Amino acid sequence: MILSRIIIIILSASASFVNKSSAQTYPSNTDESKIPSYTLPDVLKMKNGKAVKNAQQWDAIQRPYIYHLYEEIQFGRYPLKKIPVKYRMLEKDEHALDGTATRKQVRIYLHPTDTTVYVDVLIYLPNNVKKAVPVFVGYNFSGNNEIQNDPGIMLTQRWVPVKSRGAVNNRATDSSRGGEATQWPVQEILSHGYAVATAYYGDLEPDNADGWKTGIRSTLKNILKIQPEEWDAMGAWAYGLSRIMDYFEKDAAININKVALIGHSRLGKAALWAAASDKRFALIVSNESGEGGATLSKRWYGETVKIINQKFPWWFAAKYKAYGDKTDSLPIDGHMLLSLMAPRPLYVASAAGDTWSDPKGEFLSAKEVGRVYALFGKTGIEADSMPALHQPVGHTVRYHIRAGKHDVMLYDWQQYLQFADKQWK
Ligand code: GTR
Repeated sequence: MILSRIIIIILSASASFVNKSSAQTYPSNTDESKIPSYTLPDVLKMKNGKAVKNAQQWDAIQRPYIYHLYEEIQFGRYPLKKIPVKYRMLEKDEHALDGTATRKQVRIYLHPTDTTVYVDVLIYLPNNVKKAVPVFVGYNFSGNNEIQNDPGIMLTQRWVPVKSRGAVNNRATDSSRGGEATQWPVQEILSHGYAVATAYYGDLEPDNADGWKTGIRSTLKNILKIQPEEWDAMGAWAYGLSRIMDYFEKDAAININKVALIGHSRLGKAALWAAASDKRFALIVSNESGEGGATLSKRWYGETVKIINQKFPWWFAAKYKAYGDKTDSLPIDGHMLLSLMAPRPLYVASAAGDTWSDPKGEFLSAKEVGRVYALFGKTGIEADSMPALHQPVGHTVRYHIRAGKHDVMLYDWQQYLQFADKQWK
Protein backbone atom coordinates (compact mmCIF):
# COMPACT_ATOMS: atom_id res chain seq x y z
CA MET A 1 0.00 0.00 0.00
CA ILE A 2 2.65 2.49 1.14
CA LEU A 3 4.94 1.28 -1.63
CA SER A 4 2.29 1.82 -4.28
CA ARG A 5 1.68 5.33 -2.92
CA ILE A 6 5.38 6.09 -3.20
CA ILE A 7 5.39 4.81 -6.76
CA ILE A 8 2.43 7.01 -7.63
CA ILE A 9 4.15 10.05 -6.12
CA ILE A 10 7.34 9.32 -8.06
CA LEU A 11 5.37 8.86 -11.25
CA SER A 12 3.46 12.09 -10.86
CA ALA A 13 6.61 13.99 -9.92
CA SER A 14 8.42 12.75 -13.01
CA ALA A 15 5.39 13.60 -15.16
CA SER A 16 5.76 17.28 -14.34
CA PHE A 17 9.28 17.23 -15.80
CA VAL A 18 8.10 15.82 -19.06
CA ASN A 19 9.88 17.26 -22.06
CA LYS A 20 8.13 18.85 -24.98
CA SER A 21 8.48 16.01 -27.44
CA SER A 22 6.64 13.57 -25.19
CA ALA A 23 4.12 16.16 -24.11
CA GLN A 24 1.31 14.55 -26.07
CA THR A 25 1.25 11.58 -23.76
CA TYR A 26 1.28 13.67 -20.61
CA PRO A 27 -2.12 13.60 -18.89
CA SER A 28 -2.84 17.27 -18.65
CA ASN A 29 -1.24 20.66 -18.29
CA THR A 30 -2.27 23.99 -16.81
CA ASP A 31 1.00 25.82 -17.24
CA GLU A 32 1.06 28.21 -20.23
CA SER A 33 4.85 28.14 -20.35
CA LYS A 34 4.87 24.37 -20.94
CA ILE A 35 2.67 24.37 -24.04
CA PRO A 36 4.70 23.10 -26.99
CA SER A 37 4.26 24.93 -30.26
CA TYR A 38 1.45 23.53 -32.39
CA THR A 39 0.03 24.18 -35.82
CA LEU A 40 -3.68 24.41 -36.51
CA PRO A 41 -4.98 23.00 -39.77
CA ASP A 42 -5.81 25.93 -42.05
CA VAL A 43 -9.60 26.01 -42.09
CA LEU A 44 -9.60 27.66 -45.51
CA LYS A 45 -7.15 25.27 -47.16
CA MET A 46 -8.97 22.88 -49.44
CA LYS A 47 -8.01 19.29 -50.14
CA ASN A 48 -6.38 20.38 -53.40
CA GLY A 49 -4.12 22.74 -51.48
CA LYS A 50 -5.83 25.90 -52.71
CA ALA A 51 -7.39 28.52 -50.46
CA VAL A 52 -11.16 28.97 -50.32
CA LYS A 53 -11.91 32.23 -52.10
CA ASN A 54 -15.53 32.90 -51.40
CA ALA A 55 -18.71 31.80 -49.65
CA GLN A 56 -19.81 29.65 -52.61
CA GLN A 57 -16.61 27.61 -52.50
CA TRP A 58 -17.00 27.32 -48.77
CA ASP A 59 -20.55 26.00 -49.01
CA ALA A 60 -19.96 23.72 -51.99
CA ILE A 61 -16.53 22.29 -51.24
CA GLN A 62 -14.86 23.11 -47.96
CA ARG A 63 -17.78 22.91 -45.57
CA PRO A 64 -18.86 19.43 -46.71
CA TYR A 65 -15.22 18.32 -46.61
CA ILE A 66 -14.75 19.46 -43.00
CA TYR A 67 -18.14 18.11 -42.00
CA HIS A 68 -17.22 14.66 -43.28
CA LEU A 69 -13.94 14.75 -41.39
CA TYR A 70 -15.98 15.26 -38.24
CA GLU A 71 -18.31 12.40 -39.08
CA GLU A 72 -15.40 10.11 -39.77
CA ILE A 73 -13.09 11.05 -36.92
CA GLN A 74 -15.08 12.42 -34.02
CA PHE A 75 -18.86 12.12 -34.05
CA GLY A 76 -19.79 9.32 -36.43
CA ARG A 77 -22.53 9.32 -39.02
CA TYR A 78 -25.49 11.63 -38.53
CA PRO A 79 -28.67 9.83 -39.64
CA LEU A 80 -30.49 11.88 -42.26
CA LYS A 81 -33.42 9.59 -42.85
CA LYS A 82 -36.58 11.61 -42.38
CA ILE A 83 -39.06 10.18 -39.95
CA PRO A 84 -42.63 11.41 -39.63
CA VAL A 85 -43.10 13.83 -36.75
CA LYS A 86 -45.41 12.35 -34.15
CA TYR A 87 -46.03 14.04 -30.86
CA ARG A 88 -48.52 14.35 -28.05
CA MET A 89 -49.23 17.35 -25.86
CA LEU A 90 -48.89 15.81 -22.42
CA GLU A 91 -49.79 18.93 -20.57
CA LYS A 92 -50.46 22.61 -21.16
CA ASP A 93 -50.99 25.38 -18.63
CA GLU A 94 -51.62 28.92 -19.82
CA HIS A 95 -51.18 30.32 -16.32
CA ALA A 96 -47.80 28.92 -15.39
CA LEU A 97 -45.20 30.83 -13.38
CA ASP A 98 -47.74 33.15 -11.78
CA GLY A 99 -49.50 33.70 -15.07
CA THR A 100 -46.43 35.04 -16.90
CA ALA A 101 -45.96 31.96 -19.06
CA THR A 102 -47.63 29.15 -20.90
CA ARG A 103 -46.07 25.83 -20.06
CA LYS A 104 -46.24 23.00 -22.55
CA GLN A 105 -44.92 19.50 -22.13
CA VAL A 106 -44.74 17.66 -25.39
CA ARG A 107 -43.75 14.06 -26.00
CA ILE A 108 -42.05 13.62 -29.37
CA TYR A 109 -42.16 10.02 -30.54
CA LEU A 110 -39.04 8.95 -32.39
CA HIS A 111 -40.17 5.49 -33.42
CA PRO A 112 -43.21 4.89 -35.64
CA THR A 113 -44.70 2.22 -33.34
CA ASP A 114 -42.66 1.82 -30.16
CA THR A 115 -44.08 4.47 -27.82
CA THR A 116 -41.26 4.04 -25.30
CA VAL A 117 -38.87 5.78 -27.68
CA TYR A 118 -39.46 9.47 -27.12
CA VAL A 119 -38.04 12.77 -26.01
CA ASP A 120 -40.09 14.96 -23.68
CA VAL A 121 -39.80 18.69 -24.31
CA LEU A 122 -40.72 21.30 -21.76
CA ILE A 123 -41.50 24.73 -23.19
CA TYR A 124 -42.28 28.02 -21.47
CA LEU A 125 -43.73 30.71 -23.74
CA PRO A 126 -43.98 34.35 -22.65
CA ASN A 127 -47.67 35.27 -22.22
CA ASN A 128 -47.15 38.93 -23.03
CA VAL A 129 -46.10 38.27 -26.65
CA LYS A 130 -48.92 37.53 -29.03
CA LYS A 131 -46.97 36.42 -32.11
CA ALA A 132 -44.64 33.48 -32.77
CA VAL A 133 -41.57 33.87 -30.56
CA PRO A 134 -37.89 33.01 -30.91
CA VAL A 135 -36.80 30.18 -28.64
CA PHE A 136 -33.67 29.18 -26.75
CA VAL A 137 -33.48 25.41 -26.71
CA GLY A 138 -30.99 23.20 -24.93
CA TYR A 139 -30.64 19.97 -23.07
CA ASN A 140 -30.60 19.70 -19.32
CA PHE A 141 -28.46 17.25 -17.35
CA SER A 142 -30.96 15.45 -15.12
CA GLY A 143 -34.56 15.83 -16.30
CA ASN A 144 -36.88 18.70 -17.18
CA ASN A 145 -37.98 18.83 -13.55
CA GLU A 146 -34.51 20.15 -12.70
CA ILE A 147 -34.76 23.47 -14.53
CA GLN A 148 -37.45 25.07 -12.33
CA ASN A 149 -39.01 24.42 -9.01
CA ASP A 150 -42.38 24.13 -10.73
CA PRO A 151 -44.58 21.30 -9.42
CA GLY A 152 -46.35 21.22 -12.80
CA ILE A 153 -43.27 19.79 -14.50
CA MET A 154 -43.49 16.05 -14.88
CA LEU A 155 -40.69 14.11 -13.23
CA THR A 156 -38.54 12.25 -15.71
CA GLN A 157 -39.03 8.49 -15.52
CA ARG A 158 -35.63 7.82 -17.07
CA TRP A 159 -32.31 6.78 -15.59
CA VAL A 160 -30.56 9.86 -14.19
CA PRO A 161 -26.97 10.18 -12.96
CA VAL A 162 -26.56 9.35 -9.30
CA LYS A 163 -25.17 12.80 -8.53
CA SER A 164 -28.37 14.57 -9.71
CA ARG A 165 -30.09 16.38 -6.88
CA GLY A 166 -32.67 14.25 -5.09
CA ALA A 167 -31.98 11.15 -7.20
CA VAL A 168 -32.67 7.83 -5.50
CA ASN A 169 -31.44 4.68 -7.23
CA ASN A 170 -30.81 6.71 -10.40
CA ARG A 171 -34.40 7.99 -10.51
CA ALA A 172 -35.65 11.55 -10.04
CA THR A 173 -37.79 12.31 -7.00
CA ASP A 174 -39.77 15.36 -5.89
CA SER A 175 -36.68 16.71 -4.21
CA SER A 176 -34.94 16.76 -7.60
CA ARG A 177 -37.10 19.71 -8.62
CA GLY A 178 -35.15 22.84 -9.42
CA GLY A 179 -31.75 21.16 -9.06
CA GLU A 180 -30.41 23.02 -12.11
CA ALA A 181 -32.56 26.13 -11.73
CA THR A 182 -29.59 28.50 -11.50
CA GLN A 183 -28.53 27.35 -14.98
CA TRP A 184 -31.97 28.20 -16.41
CA PRO A 185 -33.07 31.77 -15.58
CA VAL A 186 -36.47 31.21 -17.14
CA GLN A 187 -37.98 34.59 -16.19
CA GLU A 188 -34.96 36.44 -17.57
CA ILE A 189 -35.33 34.61 -20.90
CA LEU A 190 -39.09 35.24 -21.04
CA SER A 191 -38.54 38.94 -20.27
CA HIS A 192 -36.70 39.27 -23.60
CA GLY A 193 -39.75 37.96 -25.39
CA TYR A 194 -38.18 34.56 -26.00
CA ALA A 195 -39.47 31.11 -25.22
CA VAL A 196 -37.27 28.54 -23.53
CA ALA A 197 -37.39 24.85 -24.35
CA THR A 198 -35.48 21.99 -22.81
CA ALA A 199 -35.27 18.23 -22.84
CA TYR A 200 -33.32 15.67 -20.87
CA TYR A 201 -30.46 14.28 -22.96
CA GLY A 202 -30.91 10.91 -21.23
CA ASP A 203 -34.17 10.51 -23.17
CA LEU A 204 -31.98 9.78 -26.19
CA GLU A 205 -29.22 7.79 -24.56
CA PRO A 206 -28.32 7.38 -20.89
CA ASP A 207 -24.89 8.88 -20.32
CA ASN A 208 -23.01 5.76 -19.30
CA ALA A 209 -21.03 2.97 -20.94
CA ASP A 210 -24.11 0.78 -21.39
CA GLY A 211 -26.37 3.63 -22.46
CA TRP A 212 -26.34 2.62 -26.11
CA LYS A 213 -28.11 -0.64 -25.27
CA THR A 214 -31.32 1.08 -24.20
CA GLY A 215 -30.92 4.37 -26.09
CA ILE A 216 -31.86 5.29 -29.64
CA ARG A 217 -28.70 3.79 -31.12
CA SER A 218 -30.35 0.44 -30.42
CA THR A 219 -34.05 1.22 -30.53
CA LEU A 220 -33.83 3.14 -33.83
CA LYS A 221 -31.13 1.13 -35.58
CA ASN A 222 -33.54 -0.54 -38.01
CA ILE A 223 -35.60 2.58 -38.56
CA LEU A 224 -32.60 4.81 -39.23
CA LYS A 225 -30.57 2.04 -40.89
CA ILE A 226 -27.50 2.68 -38.82
CA GLN A 227 -25.62 0.35 -36.49
CA PRO A 228 -24.88 1.48 -32.92
CA GLU A 229 -21.12 1.55 -33.59
CA GLU A 230 -21.50 3.81 -36.63
CA TRP A 231 -22.25 6.69 -34.32
CA ASP A 232 -21.94 7.46 -30.61
CA ALA A 233 -23.64 9.06 -27.63
CA MET A 234 -22.80 12.59 -28.81
CA GLY A 235 -24.37 11.73 -32.16
CA ALA A 236 -27.51 10.38 -30.49
CA TRP A 237 -27.88 13.49 -28.36
CA ALA A 238 -27.32 15.77 -31.34
CA TYR A 239 -29.83 13.82 -33.39
CA GLY A 240 -32.47 14.38 -30.69
CA LEU A 241 -32.06 18.13 -31.05
CA SER A 242 -32.93 17.86 -34.73
CA ARG A 243 -36.10 15.99 -33.85
CA ILE A 244 -37.04 18.73 -31.39
CA MET A 245 -36.50 21.16 -34.24
CA ASP A 246 -38.90 19.06 -36.36
CA TYR A 247 -41.49 19.53 -33.65
CA PHE A 248 -40.93 23.30 -33.51
CA GLU A 249 -41.81 23.40 -37.20
CA LYS A 250 -45.26 22.15 -36.23
CA ASP A 251 -45.76 24.54 -33.33
CA ALA A 252 -47.24 27.86 -34.45
CA ALA A 253 -46.15 29.54 -31.21
CA ILE A 254 -42.48 29.20 -32.19
CA ASN A 255 -40.70 31.43 -34.71
CA ILE A 256 -38.94 28.73 -36.65
CA ASN A 257 -36.39 31.14 -38.12
CA LYS A 258 -35.18 32.17 -34.70
CA VAL A 259 -34.23 29.02 -32.87
CA ALA A 260 -31.13 29.50 -30.71
CA LEU A 261 -29.37 26.34 -29.58
CA ILE A 262 -27.48 26.40 -26.31
CA GLY A 263 -25.38 23.71 -24.67
CA HIS A 264 -23.15 23.59 -21.64
CA SER A 265 -20.10 21.39 -21.31
CA ARG A 266 -20.74 17.89 -22.76
CA LEU A 267 -24.11 19.19 -23.90
CA GLY A 268 -22.25 22.05 -25.60
CA LYS A 269 -20.29 19.52 -27.64
CA ALA A 270 -23.55 17.81 -28.61
CA ALA A 271 -25.13 21.17 -29.46
CA LEU A 272 -22.22 22.09 -31.74
CA TRP A 273 -22.52 18.80 -33.54
CA ALA A 274 -26.29 19.23 -33.91
CA ALA A 275 -25.88 22.74 -35.32
CA ALA A 276 -23.11 21.54 -37.65
CA SER A 277 -25.47 18.84 -38.93
CA ASP A 278 -28.67 20.85 -38.99
CA LYS A 279 -28.60 24.37 -40.37
CA ARG A 280 -32.08 25.16 -39.08
CA PHE A 281 -30.53 26.20 -35.77
CA ALA A 282 -30.10 29.92 -36.36
CA LEU A 283 -27.87 30.95 -33.47
CA ILE A 284 -25.53 28.79 -31.44
CA VAL A 285 -24.20 29.16 -27.91
CA SER A 286 -21.28 27.07 -26.72
CA ASN A 287 -21.07 27.45 -22.96
CA GLU A 288 -17.74 25.99 -21.82
CA SER A 289 -17.94 23.11 -24.29
CA GLY A 290 -14.20 22.51 -23.89
CA GLU A 291 -12.36 19.50 -25.26
CA GLY A 292 -14.04 17.93 -28.27
CA GLY A 293 -16.12 21.13 -28.48
CA ALA A 294 -14.97 24.70 -28.99
CA THR A 295 -11.48 24.43 -27.55
CA LEU A 296 -8.24 23.49 -29.30
CA SER A 297 -7.04 19.92 -28.82
CA LYS A 298 -3.62 20.65 -30.23
CA ARG A 299 -3.03 23.23 -27.53
CA TRP A 300 -1.83 21.14 -24.65
CA TYR A 301 -3.80 22.63 -21.78
CA GLY A 302 -6.60 21.23 -19.61
CA GLU A 303 -8.46 18.15 -20.76
CA THR A 304 -6.93 16.21 -23.63
CA VAL A 305 -8.26 13.96 -26.39
CA LYS A 306 -6.68 11.03 -24.61
CA ILE A 307 -8.29 11.76 -21.24
CA ILE A 308 -11.76 12.44 -22.62
CA ASN A 309 -11.74 9.20 -24.59
CA GLN A 310 -10.52 7.24 -21.61
CA LYS A 311 -13.14 8.69 -19.28
CA PHE A 312 -16.05 8.70 -21.71
CA PRO A 313 -15.34 6.10 -24.42
CA TRP A 314 -19.01 6.08 -25.48
CA TRP A 315 -19.12 9.79 -26.33
CA PHE A 316 -17.18 9.76 -29.58
CA ALA A 317 -16.38 7.69 -32.66
CA ALA A 318 -13.83 4.88 -32.36
CA LYS A 319 -11.40 6.65 -34.65
CA TYR A 320 -11.09 9.62 -32.30
CA LYS A 321 -9.40 7.40 -29.73
CA ALA A 322 -6.54 6.70 -32.09
CA TYR A 323 -5.53 10.36 -31.84
CA GLY A 324 -5.10 10.36 -28.06
CA ASP A 325 -1.32 10.19 -28.35
CA LYS A 326 -0.98 12.10 -31.57
CA THR A 327 -3.12 15.20 -31.60
CA ASP A 328 -0.41 16.70 -33.84
CA SER A 329 -1.73 14.60 -36.69
CA LEU A 330 -5.44 15.30 -36.05
CA PRO A 331 -6.80 16.77 -39.31
CA ILE A 332 -9.42 18.70 -37.32
CA ASP A 333 -9.52 20.99 -34.30
CA GLY A 334 -12.06 23.11 -32.41
CA HIS A 335 -11.94 26.05 -34.82
CA MET A 336 -13.05 23.70 -37.59
CA LEU A 337 -16.04 22.50 -35.61
CA LEU A 338 -16.93 26.15 -35.04
CA SER A 339 -16.47 26.84 -38.76
CA LEU A 340 -19.48 24.62 -39.43
CA MET A 341 -21.65 27.22 -37.65
CA ALA A 342 -20.77 29.95 -40.17
CA PRO A 343 -22.32 32.32 -41.09
CA ARG A 344 -24.80 31.92 -38.22
CA PRO A 345 -24.31 34.01 -35.08
CA LEU A 346 -22.12 32.10 -32.65
CA TYR A 347 -21.34 32.80 -29.01
CA VAL A 348 -18.47 30.98 -27.29
CA ALA A 349 -18.08 31.43 -23.54
CA SER A 350 -15.55 30.34 -20.93
CA ALA A 351 -15.09 30.65 -17.18
CA ALA A 352 -11.83 31.57 -15.51
CA GLY A 353 -12.15 28.74 -13.00
CA ASP A 354 -12.76 26.20 -15.75
CA THR A 355 -9.16 25.47 -16.70
CA TRP A 356 -10.27 21.96 -17.73
CA SER A 357 -12.01 23.47 -20.78
CA ASP A 358 -8.99 25.69 -21.56
CA PRO A 359 -10.57 29.15 -21.83
CA LYS A 360 -7.70 30.50 -23.92
CA GLY A 361 -8.06 27.61 -26.36
CA GLU A 362 -11.75 28.46 -26.68
CA PHE A 363 -10.90 32.10 -27.33
CA LEU A 364 -8.26 31.30 -29.96
CA SER A 365 -10.60 28.88 -31.68
CA ALA A 366 -13.45 31.43 -31.76
CA LYS A 367 -11.08 34.07 -33.04
CA GLU A 368 -9.71 31.84 -35.79
CA VAL A 369 -13.15 31.02 -37.15
CA GLY A 370 -13.62 34.70 -38.01
CA ARG A 371 -11.74 33.94 -41.24
CA VAL A 372 -14.68 31.83 -42.37
CA TYR A 373 -17.27 34.40 -41.31
CA ALA A 374 -15.34 36.99 -43.35
CA LEU A 375 -16.19 35.02 -46.50
CA PHE A 376 -19.80 35.92 -45.77
CA GLY A 377 -19.04 39.57 -45.07
CA LYS A 378 -19.42 39.01 -41.33
CA THR A 379 -17.04 40.10 -38.61
CA GLY A 380 -15.92 37.71 -35.92
CA ILE A 381 -13.61 38.68 -33.08
CA GLU A 382 -11.26 41.58 -33.75
CA ALA A 383 -9.46 41.52 -30.40
CA ASP A 384 -6.02 39.93 -30.68
CA SER A 385 -5.68 38.78 -27.12
CA MET A 386 -7.92 37.30 -24.48
CA PRO A 387 -10.32 39.90 -23.14
CA ALA A 388 -10.46 40.67 -19.43
CA LEU A 389 -13.14 39.04 -17.30
CA HIS A 390 -16.68 40.18 -18.13
CA GLN A 391 -15.62 42.06 -21.26
CA PRO A 392 -17.35 40.33 -24.18
CA VAL A 393 -15.70 40.81 -27.58
CA GLY A 394 -16.70 40.15 -31.17
CA HIS A 395 -19.62 40.66 -33.51
CA THR A 396 -21.22 37.74 -35.35
CA VAL A 397 -18.82 35.54 -33.38
CA ARG A 398 -18.73 36.66 -29.79
CA TYR A 399 -16.74 35.55 -26.77
CA HIS A 400 -16.54 36.19 -23.07
CA ILE A 401 -14.80 34.82 -20.05
CA ARG A 402 -16.39 35.33 -16.67
CA ALA A 403 -15.18 34.79 -13.15
CA GLY A 404 -16.16 31.59 -11.40
CA LYS A 405 -16.36 27.90 -11.99
CA HIS A 406 -17.51 25.58 -14.76
CA ASP A 407 -21.23 26.40 -14.85
CA VAL A 408 -23.94 28.38 -16.65
CA MET A 409 -24.71 31.53 -14.72
CA LEU A 410 -27.04 34.47 -15.00
CA TYR A 411 -24.18 36.58 -16.37
CA ASP A 412 -23.74 34.11 -19.24
CA TRP A 413 -27.43 34.13 -20.10
CA GLN A 414 -27.59 37.92 -20.00
CA GLN A 415 -24.86 38.07 -22.65
CA TYR A 416 -26.57 35.44 -24.83
CA LEU A 417 -29.91 37.21 -24.61
CA GLN A 418 -28.37 40.57 -25.53
CA PHE A 419 -26.53 38.88 -28.38
CA ALA A 420 -29.79 37.41 -29.69
CA ASP A 421 -31.53 40.78 -29.29
CA LYS A 422 -28.81 42.38 -31.38
CA GLN A 423 -29.09 39.77 -34.13
CA TRP A 424 -32.85 39.52 -34.16
CA LYS A 425 -34.51 42.73 -33.00
C1 GTR B 1 -16.13 16.47 -17.77
C2 GTR B 1 -15.56 16.30 -19.13
C3 GTR B 1 -15.69 17.58 -19.87
C4 GTR B 1 -17.09 18.12 -19.79
C5 GTR B 1 -17.69 17.93 -18.42
C6 GTR B 1 -19.19 18.15 -18.31
O1 GTR B 1 -15.91 15.45 -16.90
O2 GTR B 1 -14.26 15.88 -18.98
O3 GTR B 1 -15.28 17.42 -21.20
O4 GTR B 1 -17.88 17.56 -20.76
O5 GTR B 1 -17.48 16.67 -17.94
O6 GTR B 1 -19.95 17.81 -19.19
O7 GTR B 1 -19.59 18.62 -17.24
